[in-house]
Amino acid sequence: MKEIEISRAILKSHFNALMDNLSTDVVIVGAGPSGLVAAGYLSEKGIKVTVLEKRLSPGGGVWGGGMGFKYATVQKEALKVLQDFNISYVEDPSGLFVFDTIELASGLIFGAVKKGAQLFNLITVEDLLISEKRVRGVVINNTFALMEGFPIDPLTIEAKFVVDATGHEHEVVKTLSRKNDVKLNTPTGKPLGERSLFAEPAEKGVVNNTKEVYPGLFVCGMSTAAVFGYYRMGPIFGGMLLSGKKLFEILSKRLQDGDKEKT
Ligand code: 48F
Repeated sequence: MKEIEISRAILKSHFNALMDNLSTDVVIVGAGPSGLVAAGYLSEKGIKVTVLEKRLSPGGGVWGGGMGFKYATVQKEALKVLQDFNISYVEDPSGLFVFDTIELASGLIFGAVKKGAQLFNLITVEDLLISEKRVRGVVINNTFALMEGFPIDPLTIEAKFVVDATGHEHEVVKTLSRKNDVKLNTPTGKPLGERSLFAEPAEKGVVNNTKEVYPGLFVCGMSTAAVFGYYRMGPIFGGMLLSGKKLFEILSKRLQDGDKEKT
């Protein structure tokens, strides 16, 4: 066994995967629960999905459960998503369903990848490609380079649709709004900011607000609350899972309809 062959195999595979994803159907920014669910369902339909995660470990806010305790909850409406990703759960006397967050995080990552999504970690989306009043891709950089503040220019990926699944940070929408003279699909044309914890309306809000926020750019998961001024919900994850599923339904229809551009 020659050590250099190990290096060659890694470099060849990594750069082939990156090259293959420079032009894709959907870029999902952030590998939290909502993004991973959407990625899994979309890929299963044969849609080309590229998930970009800035951290070393995908899974977003799932791993920490509630305050670091490793269980969290869903309501019965979300059980089908757990079943589709082969995640176990038990019913609680409250009528909620409880799952192990380590199983959910690893199960969603494994499920999304096995269903065909290409997931890259350690890549940060730092900006967007915009032309003719539509988002057409993302500007990416190496997370470590950004952490160190090195002056390194980025690369780009083009996509038919981009999704901000970056959670509370809503980094993609924030950047779009800050750097460009654009009017978002919100009452003020700007991100409205997340509100305090109020579980029931928050869970409905995250699903209802899963939509296109600017031509070519969608939000799902917790970033919907930050963009549309909704409540947070704490460690109940049904809304996240159903938001990912709703995004899949919207995007698969848009792609099926031949990507009609709405401006
Ligand atoms: O926060 P996160 O888990 O997003 P989500 O799918 O789920 C929210 C819940 O986990 C929880 C909650 C439910 O009760 O409130 O917070 O909305 O995952 C977001 C992922 O996006 C990554 C980040 O590292 C995390 O893994 N991310 C954030 N900004 C970027 C990014 C960026 N600029 N580029 C790439 N990845």
